Amino acid sequence: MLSKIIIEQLIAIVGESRLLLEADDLKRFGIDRTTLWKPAPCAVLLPGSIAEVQAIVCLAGQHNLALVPSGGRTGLSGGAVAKDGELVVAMNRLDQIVDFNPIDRTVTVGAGMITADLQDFAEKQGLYYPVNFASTGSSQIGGNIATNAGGIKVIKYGMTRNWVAGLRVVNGAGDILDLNKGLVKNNAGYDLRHLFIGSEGTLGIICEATIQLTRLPAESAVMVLGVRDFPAIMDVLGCFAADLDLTAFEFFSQQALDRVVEHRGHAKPFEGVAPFYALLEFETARGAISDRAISDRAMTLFESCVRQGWVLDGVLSQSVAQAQNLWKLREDISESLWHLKPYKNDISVRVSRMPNFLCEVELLVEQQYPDFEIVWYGHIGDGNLHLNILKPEALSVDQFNAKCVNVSSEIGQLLAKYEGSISAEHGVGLLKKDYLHYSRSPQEMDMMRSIKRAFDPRHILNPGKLFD
Ligand code: S2G
Ligand code: ZN
Repeated sequence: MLSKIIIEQLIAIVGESRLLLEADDLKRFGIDRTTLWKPAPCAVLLPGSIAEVQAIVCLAGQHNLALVPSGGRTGLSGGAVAKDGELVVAMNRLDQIVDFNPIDRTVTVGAGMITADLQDFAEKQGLYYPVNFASTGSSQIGGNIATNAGGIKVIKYGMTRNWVAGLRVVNGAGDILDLNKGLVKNNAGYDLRHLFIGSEGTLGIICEATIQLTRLPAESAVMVLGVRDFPAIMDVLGCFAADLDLTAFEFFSQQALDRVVEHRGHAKPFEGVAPFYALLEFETARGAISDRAISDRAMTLFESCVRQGWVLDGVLSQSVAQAQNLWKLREDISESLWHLKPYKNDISVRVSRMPNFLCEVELLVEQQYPDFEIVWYGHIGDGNLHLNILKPEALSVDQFNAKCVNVSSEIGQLLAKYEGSISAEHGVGLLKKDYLHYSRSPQEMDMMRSIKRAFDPRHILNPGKLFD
């Protein structure tokens, strides 16, 4: 509970209407998309400037108050959960365009800008912000940077990290750091910007970002292919990636498709069923090569995959509308499962190791957890799988979550064997911190703790997230 004195000091910084104490506000701002923890912040602050953020951090440092930075709260690992009386610092008011430079093709925005608004702004300038995923309508760019968000275009454009040209952050000591300042080339010492990307609010509060934009993509086409089994997905990837400039290569299982069709009423991609589906996207106009030639090439590759026995059936979009409808079959999976409160694993291995990894993880789950319904989907072109386990009717939520902890440990051991990651894109937060050691060595953990001490000497920034 905050003392009257501290409340008055906080109001002096942000103004009375920007310090929230109502139960509904505490609940709304104290949780992300996870459901495992009860939100219990002591208050929510809505600063309107980087100077106000700095003043909040300094005051919190004086009184040893824990701070939880908060964006769109679309995270899936509990990184924005405030469950222990922390002060939530919500970045919603820092949502403006600060600067746009057509020559550098960069735009500087407040951390609270909604991702979709950034994408729209870029398109209006004839440019493109290529990081895209299902929750862009409510996620904020500051949170995307703090978790190094990935999404469905990573195979072509990489993760958020690739598009951050500069950051203005407030570290745990209350210093404002202006990092890289939009430079393309800068070898003047350690690139501290990259430490904040993916730091999940534990090293500093991201207040402003200079984002690199790129040219708009040409028209694209989408194919959805019914695939014989897990390993065949990788054969199909190899065949198409060798010949086409893929902008996406996703996959999902029949169970995932059934759930989306049932929940959203979307049309199936074609008659018949398949154990798995690959969704691939590629630009259909590239320089002098005509649309027709590229689409014909894609059909030739499709026929070759059918002859190989990897692909059972497929569809190639003939219009933008049809391409968008095919994408919905993949993008709506997460929301279609949401009400079932799935236990999520977001894992990755190098693409070259995926075929063997897939065989072992499928065997592990089938043998050890035959009563679990597993819904597979994800960005398999980047080596990233989303393994969602649905709770069997017979198990209580606690019994189910206890069993899922075992699954995560066993999958963690397998990932360690394959030098994979226990968190490909969703971050560690609270959900994955107990498994971090499967992907990071003791020496790395020590170095991360040293970096945490350097940037947050009073240990007030998002304590308990990532590691203790
Ligand atoms: C995806 C979205 C979040 C989830 O659909 O690629 O990253 O539910 C996910 O797994
Ligand atoms: Zn994903």
